[in-house]
Amino acid sequence: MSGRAPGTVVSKVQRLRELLHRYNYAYHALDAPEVSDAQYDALLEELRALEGQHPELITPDSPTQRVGATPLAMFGEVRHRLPMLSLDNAFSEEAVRSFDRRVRERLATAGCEEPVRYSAEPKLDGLAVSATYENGLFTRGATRGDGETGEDITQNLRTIASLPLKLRGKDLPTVLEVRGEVFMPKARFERFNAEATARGEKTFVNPRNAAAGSLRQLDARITAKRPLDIFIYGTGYVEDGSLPDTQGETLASLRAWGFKICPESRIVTGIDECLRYFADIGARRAQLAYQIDGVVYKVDDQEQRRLLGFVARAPRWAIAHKYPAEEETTVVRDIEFQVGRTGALTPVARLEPVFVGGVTVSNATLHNMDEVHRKDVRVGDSVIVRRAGDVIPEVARVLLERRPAGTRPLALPACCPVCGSPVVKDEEAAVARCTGGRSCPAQRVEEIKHFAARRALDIRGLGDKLIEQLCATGVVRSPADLWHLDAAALAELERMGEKSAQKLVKAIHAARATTLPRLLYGLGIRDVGEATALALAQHFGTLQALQAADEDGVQQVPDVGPVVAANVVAWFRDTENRRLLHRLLEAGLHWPPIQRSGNPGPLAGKTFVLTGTLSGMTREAAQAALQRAGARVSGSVSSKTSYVVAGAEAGSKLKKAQSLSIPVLDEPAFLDLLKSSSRS
Ligand code: D41
Repeated sequence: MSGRAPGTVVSKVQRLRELLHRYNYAYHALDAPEVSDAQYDALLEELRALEGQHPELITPDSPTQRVGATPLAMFGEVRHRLPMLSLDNAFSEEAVRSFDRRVRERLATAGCEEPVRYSAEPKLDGLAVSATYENGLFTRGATRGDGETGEDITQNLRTIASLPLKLRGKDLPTVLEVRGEVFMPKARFERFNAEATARGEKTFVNPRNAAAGSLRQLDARITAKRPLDIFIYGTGYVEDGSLPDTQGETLASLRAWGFKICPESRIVTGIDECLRYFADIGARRAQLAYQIDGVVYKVDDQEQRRLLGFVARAPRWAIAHKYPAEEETTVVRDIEFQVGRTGALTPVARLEPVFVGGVTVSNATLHNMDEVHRKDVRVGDSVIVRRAGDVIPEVARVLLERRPAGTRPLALPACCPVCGSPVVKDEEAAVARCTGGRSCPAQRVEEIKHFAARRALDIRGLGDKLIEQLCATGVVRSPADLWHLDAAALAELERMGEKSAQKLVKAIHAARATTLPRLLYGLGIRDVGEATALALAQHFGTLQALQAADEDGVQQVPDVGPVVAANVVAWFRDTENRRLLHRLLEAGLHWPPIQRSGNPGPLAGKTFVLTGTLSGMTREAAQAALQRAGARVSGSVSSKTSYVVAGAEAGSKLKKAQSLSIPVLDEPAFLDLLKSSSRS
């Protein structure tokens, strides 16, 4: 039924397209959706149906026309009408300062005032592209290529929903070329890779490769299935029209025309504000939805840019200030098993040293055997090592295409590599454990480290290395032995003078004055973290009461379930543990009585939910701090939640809090709150 469409259909099609363009603009450029995805899809389907009945009504800018049906034989070439310049890099504050100095010196000779205003933007780690619009319609897309000539990726760019096919507004230039960066948001990249793994398909090494690989598909139907996005950061060739005098205003015009602009772009004045911007974005880097490798500073004023000009292929008026890479490629030399305090065997990859995220990394955790098998990490493999924020470096993935011949899958050892006791692993549990208990030297060392740690007995000056030395020489076999050390024996140790030996003995002595929660945490009872230790102490009041409790009694403690209760009771029934406690008390450990009621604490009545990763403390520690201040800590967000504390990579709980308008605290705000509530 294709004949000529009646006027009602024509106007209906037009109306649908206008609506869809508007909703697209609100969603992508303004980040303020006007309708739900389902409503949008319903309108799009309606339009598609009408166009199906009346193909003569289809226009290239119709929202239905993002995906063509015929793959290309090869990409055509596009000569850029204005070269796509490259960016100089700066890897240090010093380099950025000298960039600014050069800019100011050149502008001073032209009589410009300082300091200079810069447009500061995150530098996305994606693929630079150009998009051309004629009379407001998208006509051509190209890769940057060598800056002079790129590849024609018009069909691929059309599939990116946030790139408008038709521009809005009246005073559009006849020809407008914009430039920007195509990228795959981090979350979509992770999901894409997970789905590819599930289907047994090839995964991408990082979001940048994912974006590049997706754009370089000759079949745009494949590109269309890839979750790509684009930020526009500038303009190229412009005909019959004028652009504003500054980068800041240009970005505003581009947004008004329908382009998606990076919401983190700012105008800053002078180099110190540039550096502050660098630090601010750097601190939030892990939380940004997209991967960046630096920030870009661009002289804001077009006239000043013209005065500065460019050298070779890079403008003198812009520079990329790079962050240290968070991911690098290296080779696994060996895989060893570390034995933890509870006997848990942690596979650790020994790596060819590599500079990642600002430090040299030569070890990376592989977490557990399930993880090793999932990632299939083998000795000899090339791997991507990731380090984000302060977390322990980890092996993100293996580059299978680089695997040398003759590698073998990693096997769990049958015996503990330290003490030779049998290793056990339940079918369902991810962790394998050494069954040696305190007869395993590794478990003993870790037990003492945990006991002396800051959040436990807090023995100042007794660091991990020292504990390892003391255990190796056999002077210390149990936490209780610490109180039998004398300064003379300590002074024998390597790198230990008489003075520091005396100081350490004093510190060990002083640490006898502790608190019941610290002691309970320090004992290292399985599943008893700081929060549980505090809850146990507050519920039972005395060590004797806790020791006498049975499983039912321990389960009365808030948030303690049957598994934890069984662990606690078993720990106190064990003869060796009882002997340890006895010796600790004999050594003089003591603590003030527990306040079981009375002052309810400054945060009493408030309910907190913790989500995401805090950089400065564990979740257990955050929970314990809140509970000390009287707050309740819950696992799920509801209308009864008073605050949500959102660390890095906060997900659905943060979204839920926002949808319920519950106040959200970031890490600095949370620390402020803790500080002020511990003072009051
Ligand atoms: O986000 C980016 N990757 C980015 C790249 C950006 N925000 N701004 C950029 N500005 C330029 C100039 C100053 C030359 C217009 C760039 C790039 N260039 C660029 N990307 C790849 C090569 C050059």
